[in-house]
Amino acid sequence: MPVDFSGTWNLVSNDNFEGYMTALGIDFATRKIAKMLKPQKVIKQDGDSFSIHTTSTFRDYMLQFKIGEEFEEDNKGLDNRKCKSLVTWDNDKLICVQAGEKKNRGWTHWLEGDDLHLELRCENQVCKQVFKRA
Ligand code: VLZ
Repeated sequence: MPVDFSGTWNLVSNDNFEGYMTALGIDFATRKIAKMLKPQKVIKQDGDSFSIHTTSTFRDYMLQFKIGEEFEEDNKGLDNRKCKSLVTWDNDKLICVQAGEKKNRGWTHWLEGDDLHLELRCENQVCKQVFKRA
């Protein structure tokens, strides 16, 4: 029985989002706005099917996937690059590999106590985010 990420989560810490966005080629003005945001995640987990809706006052991003099924991700409103994404379980961690133009691109979600953790990776940059239940 895998862990359940379902719920509504509010960002409480965001380490090196600036570096991550710079690695993605997000322009200066957008980065200045985006790094001030406190996004919320609404995660729905139903067996192998997930939706992760990241919302903020500036932009929203919606992702839907099934474990083990590669899909085209368009990253619309982020860097707008397309990639081939694949999410798998590594024990209780959810690992996404985003294969495309950017090396080493992907993310990992896991739970630690009552907190939702997210590591965002692109090239040599790692952003670490922590969320608490709303
Ligand atoms: O999250 O890949 O939970 O997609 C930030 C929106 C969304 C704010 C970041 C606007 C998405 C930023 C991070 C403008 C540049 C991400 C995945 C894991 C699901």
